[in-house]
Amino acid sequence: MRTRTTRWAVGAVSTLAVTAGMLAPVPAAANAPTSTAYGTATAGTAAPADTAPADIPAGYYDGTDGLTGEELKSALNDIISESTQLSYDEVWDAIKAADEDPANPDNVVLLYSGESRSKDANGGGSGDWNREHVWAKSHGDFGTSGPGADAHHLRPTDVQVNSVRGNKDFDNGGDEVDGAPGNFTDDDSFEPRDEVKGDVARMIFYMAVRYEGEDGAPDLELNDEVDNGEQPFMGRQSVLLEWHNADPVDDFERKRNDVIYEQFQQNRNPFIDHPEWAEEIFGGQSGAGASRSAS
Ligand SMILES: [Ca+2]
Ligand SMILES: [Ca+2]
Ligand SMILES: [Ca+2]
Repeated sequence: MRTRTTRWAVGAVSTLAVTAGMLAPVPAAANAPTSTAYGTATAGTAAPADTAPADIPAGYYDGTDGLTGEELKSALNDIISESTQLSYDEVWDAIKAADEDPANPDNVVLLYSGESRSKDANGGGSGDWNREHVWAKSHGDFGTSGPGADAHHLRPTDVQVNSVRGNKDFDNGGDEVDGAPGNFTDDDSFEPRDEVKGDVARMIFYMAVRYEGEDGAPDLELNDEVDNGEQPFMGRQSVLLEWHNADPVDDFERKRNDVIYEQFQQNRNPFIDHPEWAEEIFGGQSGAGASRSAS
């Protein structure tokens, strides 16, 4: 079990401390990105930035040793359900801290376009960014509280790009999205750019484990379908697993997970800390959710 001995070990973290902790030990290469495509600039090419372990508190995952499948899922649900519930308004602050552009503390990095945009441009108008529910809130119809205010899957996106994604499931294919190069969509699915494919998958995995039908929230689950509509399902499971493997966890995700844990919700996304658990939990049961949705 890893402990707080990493370069993210900054205790009571302020946004500035996170930024300083991130930039200080990293060679110039990782500080260099000035293009708007943050994901391309640092996630893929800056080797030093991909090697920092996350700031997992000692003992956080105690009790999971040797577990797999449903047992592991259940143990993780108990662990990550110990969390602080944010209001939907507080989510703005969580995103501004968690999605901060490492190259510009005045900005956030938009999930789908990769663009760096002013934190102050949050809102609902053209040119603004807003709070994208990566697990579309109509899939389970949970609105903007509970799962709908869980910062682990709420990301800044351009208002118009967010509306193109709508409540579509995730799958490969379609036409390139205006204003978000490298993202594709058709009538029933959305494919994010390569740099965040794994990020999207790990957010969806988190939601399926975190929400198991307790405390008035729906039981969210994966299936291998698209067009899930208002069912509490998100697809496609097989494609999300591929994306998870093709786009491994990077420093931006680790920092994001640490910020949400330390400053906002006091719970973590296990699939960022332990990517191997995705296969343990979701690898052997493609179609479990699918058969449920088809019944
Ligand atoms: Ca499709
Ligand atoms: Ca990524
Ligand atoms: Ca679930």
